[in-house]
Amino acid sequence: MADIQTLKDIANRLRIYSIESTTAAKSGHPTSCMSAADIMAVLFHHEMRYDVSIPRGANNDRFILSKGHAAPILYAAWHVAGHPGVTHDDLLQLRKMGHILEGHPTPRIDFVDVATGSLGQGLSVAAGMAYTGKYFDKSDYRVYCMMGDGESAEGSVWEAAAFAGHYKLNNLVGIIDVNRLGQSDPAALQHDTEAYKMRLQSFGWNAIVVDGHDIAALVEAFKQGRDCTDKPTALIAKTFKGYAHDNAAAGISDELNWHGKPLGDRGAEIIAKIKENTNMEAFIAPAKPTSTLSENEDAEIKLSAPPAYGADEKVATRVAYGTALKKLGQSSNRIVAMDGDTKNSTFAITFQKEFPDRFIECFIAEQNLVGVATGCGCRKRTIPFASTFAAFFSRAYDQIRMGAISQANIKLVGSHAGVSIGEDGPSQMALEDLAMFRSIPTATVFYPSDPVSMERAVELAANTEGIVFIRSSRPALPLIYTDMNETFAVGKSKVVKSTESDKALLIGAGVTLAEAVKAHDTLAAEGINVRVLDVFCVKPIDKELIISSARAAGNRIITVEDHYREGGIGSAVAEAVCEEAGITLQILGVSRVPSSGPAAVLIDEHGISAAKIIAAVKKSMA
Ligand SMILES: Cc1ncc(C[n+]2csc(CCOP(=O)(O)OP(=O)(O)O)c2C)c(N)n1
Repeated sequence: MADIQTLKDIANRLRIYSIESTTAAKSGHPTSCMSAADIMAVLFHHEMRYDVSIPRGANNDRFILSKGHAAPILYAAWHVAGHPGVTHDDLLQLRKMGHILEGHPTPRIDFVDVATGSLGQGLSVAAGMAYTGKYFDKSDYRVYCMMGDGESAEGSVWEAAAFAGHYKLNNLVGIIDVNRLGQSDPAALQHDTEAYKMRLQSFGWNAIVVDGHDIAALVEAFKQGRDCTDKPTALIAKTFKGYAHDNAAAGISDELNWHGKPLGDRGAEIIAKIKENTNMEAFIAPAKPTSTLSENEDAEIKLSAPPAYGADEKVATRVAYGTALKKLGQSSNRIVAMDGDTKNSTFAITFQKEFPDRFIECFIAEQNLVGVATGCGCRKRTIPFASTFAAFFSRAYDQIRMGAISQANIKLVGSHAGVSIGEDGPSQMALEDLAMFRSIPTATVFYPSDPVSMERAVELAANTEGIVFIRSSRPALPLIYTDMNETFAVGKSKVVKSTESDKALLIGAGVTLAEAVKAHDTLAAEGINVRVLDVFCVKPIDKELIISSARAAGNRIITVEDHYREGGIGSAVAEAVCEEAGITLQILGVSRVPSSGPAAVLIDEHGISAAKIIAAVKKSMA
């Protein structure tokens, strides 16, 4: 039986702490917290099962505050729950420089799994966690995600809703705090809770409209969610922004222009009024989890067998990706894969055929694909590899950007790089992806050039913490490395051709490395020696090897890439050598929007073919 009065008192404590902390910070979103206080009290002290002393324990229920600007109430909830690292004094340090209780939640705090604050992303992450709980861990932990009603205008929310409905994630509860108001305007649906209900039902959800300030009704609604065995549950909670019981926040509650503003002098008055009817010692110990999963530790995962290719074979790196992932999957059941309806192009299908139970089809919804991967990877439950055409990761760039703040451990594999995909034309060509991923602070970026180095890149990715991007290519490419035990490392490039009398250093990757090798052979026949470097790891870039190789090759560097000239390999090399005296750099790359055409013609037309490299070498020597 729920202790309704104590839960009411706890809700009031949460309201009070949210007002106090935002008042002390002189900024923040108290009214967004106040609407959610009753829901949070029921969640943290009646519904959820978790061990406060192990906030990210494998068996705990998970909670994602998708409306991250309501962070003060999340911090208050863990304070009331008894987290020793969140004292009342800590709450008053909200948003202060150096304190972990930042303006929006980040995993610097041990009870936060992912950063939120860019609205619309939490439900995908929660769905990834719920999928992991139901299908990979086969455990009974549940996942709760709190969203704002304004936030639910984001398309990514509905990508996630479709995913959760399709996969019948009955261990997932999405809560929409329908407080009617957004930041500068009311949300489009205002208090039309029936419209939310119909929308969610049509996405396959068990949708329940509930008075979000009625503790007993909330208790019952959560119970209905628990009892539902074949659908995710949505609580469409009708609330009022800035709400306090007994009309304590009159003039603020349900009024526009209070979003993101501390309550100032009104705060003390409202707190005093709430306190008149609140037991400030109210507490209910959170229920302990019942499942008994063990915690996963980091352990090195190796390919089950080394690469195996004949010296004359030509194999596309995207094909080698599938082969490598399958081998990693054979070594560890923590390896899982997901794709956005492109698995037969990215070759994630090779993994799926071997491990159908560890593959998630995310359909054509790339924001959700990345969010689901992020959720799957939380608490070290899995090591997710998510693939699609590299171009389409740009749709999920905000999720990737937030992934850095979230300390997400996800491996993103993008195929169909550059003009070398040919006839499909520019809409399918990734020409910005290296720039995009290079600017992510926690990202490692691999661009393998043959199947042997691709297999090793995939192996390295599984063992490299953070966001890893691997760029794969469509055309079949000749082997650069014929030793199947060739070693590769994060941050290390490889010199693949060299003499004592090199006149220039060519740097490429993927198809352009193959073109550089061709150029090398032609130039050698003409008596001009050039050094060729396989960049392999674009970030971190191998500054040392690039500089020493340039010094040994006439101080002339020519980079060549199947990517727009801005932000890719040339830029990375420029950043590496910019403080080195005497080195010249030419950047060959795509400089205008390409058209459809045969790959070889496009490669030449955009100035990145062997012939164009040869011309660039000769020009640089003239
Ligand atoms: C993607 C994104 N767009 C805009 C914002 C700026 N913003 C922060 S809160 C907010 C309003 C949110 O309204 P709602 O989801 O209803 O939450 P409430 O505060 O009303 O609970 C906006 C527009 C943001 N944080 N993220």
